[in-house]
Amino acid sequence: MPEEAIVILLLGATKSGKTNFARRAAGYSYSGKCESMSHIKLPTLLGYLPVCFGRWRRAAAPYYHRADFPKGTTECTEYSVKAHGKEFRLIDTPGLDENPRLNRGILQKIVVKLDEIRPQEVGGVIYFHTISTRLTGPARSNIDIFEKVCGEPFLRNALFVTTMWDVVSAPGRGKFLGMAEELERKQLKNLKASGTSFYRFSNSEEKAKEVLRLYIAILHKSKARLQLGEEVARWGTSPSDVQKTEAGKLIERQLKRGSSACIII
Ligand SMILES: Nc1nc2c(ncn2[C@@H]2O[C@H](COP(=O)(O)OP(=O)(O)O)[C@@H](O)[C@H]2O)c(=O)[nH]1
Ligand SMILES: [Mg+2]
Repeated sequence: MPEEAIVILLLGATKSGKTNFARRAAGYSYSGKCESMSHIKLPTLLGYLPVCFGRWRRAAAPYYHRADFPKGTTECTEYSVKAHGKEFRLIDTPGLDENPRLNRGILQKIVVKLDEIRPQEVGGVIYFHTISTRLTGPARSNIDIFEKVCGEPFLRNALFVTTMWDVVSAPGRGKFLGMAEELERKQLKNLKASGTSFYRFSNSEEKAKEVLRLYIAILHKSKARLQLGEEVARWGTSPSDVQKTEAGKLIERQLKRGSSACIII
């Protein structure tokens, strides 16, 4: 029997780099050139024949993801990647927002996706964070949601990836290195204590694949299950089921806090 693919859920705020990472791992290029053909499949009489369209790419766009960068992720989207002798299914998700009301809808979409992939389970979660973003209220709230999606035992299967290291220039690098240190040692020390690994991503296919290699090692360490996945299997996917999940309950609390703050103002 073929080995099951490793499913990895990509979470994080909007513009933190989830889609970019998935597309790097899958070998997409932003120059319009096709760096890897494995993900491009055109139906033919001979089955699925991988082809690189070159200048006819645009005309054939309905058959594959276009190389131009997408405008924003509104639905959970899967990327299939082969690396280190394993198959990975990366599930890109719509970005978590400053507005808990929108996060309610995003959580719903993630839950439906988790139900759709069953009986396969999520093996790992990667949380993305732009290194220049300070951990203020909304950024912190989104990390709290990520922790509830995982559940404490599964945090050992999680990876916290900071992005944009390729554009951090030499003069400013010290400041960002300091911010990364502070994240790992102070602000997110609870995550670290729970076993979450940290990684600084410098935006290349090679580095994206390095992250996947890290995952193979992480998965050998822990057999924990994703908390949200367990909750979906137990209860279902209706909006009231989602509100019962730990992540759903947190979003409702964040909503209440938000609306009471408005009353005070
Ligand atoms: N240079 C650089 N650009 C990045 C990186 N991560 C994301 N971006 C860019 O930032 C923008 C938002 O990234 P995207 O992956 O769409 O964020 P998402 O909303 O989390 O999916 C896009 O224009 C990406 O090309 C990175 O590590 N380095
Ligand atoms: Mg996206």
